[in-house]
Amino acid sequence: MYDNGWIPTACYQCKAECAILVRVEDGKAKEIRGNPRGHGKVCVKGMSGLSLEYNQDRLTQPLKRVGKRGEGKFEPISWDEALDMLVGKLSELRDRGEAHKLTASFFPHSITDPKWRFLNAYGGFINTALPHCDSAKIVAFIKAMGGVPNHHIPPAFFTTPKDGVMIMAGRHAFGCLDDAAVPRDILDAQARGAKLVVLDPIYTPDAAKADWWIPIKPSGDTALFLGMINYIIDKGWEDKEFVANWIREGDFDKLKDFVKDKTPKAMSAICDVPADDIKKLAKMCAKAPSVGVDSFKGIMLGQALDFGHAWTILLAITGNIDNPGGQPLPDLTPMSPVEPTPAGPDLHELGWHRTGPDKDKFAKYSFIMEPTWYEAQAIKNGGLKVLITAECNPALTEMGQEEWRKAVCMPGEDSEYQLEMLVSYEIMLSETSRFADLVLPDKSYFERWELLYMPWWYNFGQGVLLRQPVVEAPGECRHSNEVFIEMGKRLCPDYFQFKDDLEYYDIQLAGLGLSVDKLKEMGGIWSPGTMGFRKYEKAGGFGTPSKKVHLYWEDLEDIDQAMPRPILAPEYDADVEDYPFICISYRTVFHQGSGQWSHNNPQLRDSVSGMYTNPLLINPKTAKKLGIQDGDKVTVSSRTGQVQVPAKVTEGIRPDCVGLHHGFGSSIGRVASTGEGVSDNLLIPDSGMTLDWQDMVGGESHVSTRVQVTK
Ligand SMILES: Nc1nc2c(c(=O)[nH]1)N[C@H]1C(S)=C(S)[C@@H](COP(=O)(O)OP(=O)(O)OC[C@H]3O[C@@H](n4cnc5c(=O)[nH]c(N)nc54)[C@H](O)[C@@H]3O)O[C@H]1N2
Ligand SMILES: Nc1nc2c(c(=O)[nH]1)N[C@H]1C(S)=C(S)[C@@H](COP(=O)(O)OP(=O)(O)OC[C@H]3O[C@@H](n4cnc5c(=O)[nH]c(N)nc54)[C@H](O)[C@@H]3O)O[C@H]1N2
Ligand code: SF4
Ligand SMILES: [Mo]
Repeated sequence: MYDNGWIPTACYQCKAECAILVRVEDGKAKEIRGNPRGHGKVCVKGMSGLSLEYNQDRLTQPLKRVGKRGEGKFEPISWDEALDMLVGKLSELRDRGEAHKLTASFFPHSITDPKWRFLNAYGGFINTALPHCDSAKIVAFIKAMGGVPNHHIPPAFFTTPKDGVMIMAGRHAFGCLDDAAVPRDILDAQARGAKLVVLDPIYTPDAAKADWWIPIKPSGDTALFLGMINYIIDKGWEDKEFVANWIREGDFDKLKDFVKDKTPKAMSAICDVPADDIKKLAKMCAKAPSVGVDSFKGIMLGQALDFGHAWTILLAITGNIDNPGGQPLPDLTPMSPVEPTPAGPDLHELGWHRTGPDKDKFAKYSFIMEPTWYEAQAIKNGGLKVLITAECNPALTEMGQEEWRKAVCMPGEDSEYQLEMLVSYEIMLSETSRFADLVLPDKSYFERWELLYMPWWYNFGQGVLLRQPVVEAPGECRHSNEVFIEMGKRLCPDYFQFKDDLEYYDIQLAGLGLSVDKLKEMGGIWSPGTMGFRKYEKAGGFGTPSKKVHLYWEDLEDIDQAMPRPILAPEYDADVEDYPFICISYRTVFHQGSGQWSHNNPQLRDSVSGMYTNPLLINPKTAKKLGIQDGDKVTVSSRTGQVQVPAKVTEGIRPDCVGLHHGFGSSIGRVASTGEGVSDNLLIPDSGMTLDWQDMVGGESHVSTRVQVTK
């Protein structure tokens, strides 16, 4: 029943979901390549997909908890029993008027992912990876440009012209891919004469490739950008045409006034980048044919919205919105809606800020999803009763992971646990599964149908990519979309009138005159093949009320954020004496998140060729002061926890920082449990401590934490 030959589908060894070709022979996947109709690349994780597919630890049947939560003791059960348990619990919850106390945490592969539809129809919440990554940036773009809420739309580096400037500000694109083609596209752009500038406290692989590495002080980016804006305006180098035509009247004057005292010299004192360097970078940006800024985790600190704001201002006044090499605007694929469309719960009414101390202020940063960090808080205050995790692993990825674990094990008043049901939908047992009442075995990305069309794709504008099964799933695996559709049919049938996932995708594809079969015949990819630059011109302006770019945010006047504040993150100034170093967590190209998919893959995790441990990066000056030598075991402690790791003494990090790879610490899985890595989230405080800061940005500060280091 499965075709032989090179079959087009989509990788899912990370959230970039690149277009790939899989060579299949007699029902077995044999080889993986980039699909030349996409960008034609796979990364090291993508290439190792076969070791995931045929991993001995794959789950093959539903499991029910028999011991206590956290013990990880299970017995196999049938799908009928598993679904009855789940549907029974959800009916009971809804009958109690508490449907909104269901949260499902998963990575949506499209904005109409069937799982998301189920939540909207049932009345529960989705929380996803998205608020983790860069929600402050999204909020900034919505406020400034009225853009469709989009996730990560990096500059399309394949369009960066000669002399264009590519700035990585808190972004490690050679290690964390939006698409396996990004590193090549950056190098190609450099070969055309574009310049790569990397702002990073760590000498990352990106910094190594850069024309200019600026080891900025963590969270100094806003100050740096304001210093550049000051200098550009002072010299009269702004893009006068864009400012006159596309920036809301009066805003540029307000900006001019605001940045008057944000001179390169004044900003240098905050961000620790020499004033002359700020001027040099400002000049480069003002004179370049394009400037693209890519930023992601590195900005997710307590003043992340300020940075998102400063960044949109810099791009706007230099005319770098939706131009080749600049900041692309999202472009949604015109799929057909599946009627009736469920409205979804009202986030503000029902608990969007159910735990925050600054509820009213927070409402201003309204975002489309519930932030993930509320899980532990919400369990404790009774706001979360059923949690379904799919394609995520909060027991390791939540900041304050121990808080999360404690909260899910907290005894309830009328039930065994305060969180009444925890479901882990996985391909292999994960650290989160250990705490679950039900573990459900998913089909892998080689075994399922899925329709992908997210606007954040690093692609050529609009597009749809088909993921199709190329091999048979083992045992009784069922894809989460099939199961959520089944739950929908039982719990909210009005919204689930279609037969199955394939019919659902067919209805949506009808908007493009396509069907799943037709898309399959076309090689699984639909795209008009163009980015469509400066779409605002044709659309009669931006999505803001004035149709122009808003530099000044009057709705945030009362909290002093109408203009970006040049301050360092509040985290930076807390507990300095006890915890003198900032510990930065960052990623590696060998692993995706904390997940079993890569950590439990012998091709990616071994002591010679891959990542086996996460040593603490430490500057030689700091090491000398602390009497630490390369390879010594050191203790890293924070207000929350303590870990022991080997030290790696290197010039590639600022003396006031130390660095730790994120994602380690799994104790489950034949391969994952080997090696020495520790989880950075043992050190990072739970939302409880920093909630007010995070409320303010709608983001999470888990990339930098104050720590002490001892031998
Ligand atoms: N291989 C791999 N690829 C991935 C992922 C993965 O886990 N593995 N995860 C995916 C996901 S979910 C995401 S969100 C993205 C994340 O992609 P990135 O954001 O690129 O990921 P990080 O490695 O955390 O990179 C953040 C960089 O910011 C730097 N940094 C920290 N603080 C500051 C600061 O204050 N200012 C500046 N200028 N820099 C700072 C860090 O040193 C680090 O190099 O990657 C995606 N791709
Ligand atoms: N300290 C610190 N913490 C962080 C970050 C950081 O930089 N530092 N980054 C944050 C960010 S940006 C993000 S996005 C989050 C990510 O956190 P999570 O969303 O929790 O993601 P992962 O750690 O990638 O875990 C993905 C899980 O999905 C499983 N999986 C893989 N394929 C499938 C599949 O086909 N089906 C199913 N059902 N499961 C599958 C994997 O085995 C893995 O356990 O972590 C956040 N946490
Ligand atoms: S970046 Fe690598 S792991 Fe991620 S989807 Fe692309 S090929 Fe797969
Ligand atoms: Mo993320």
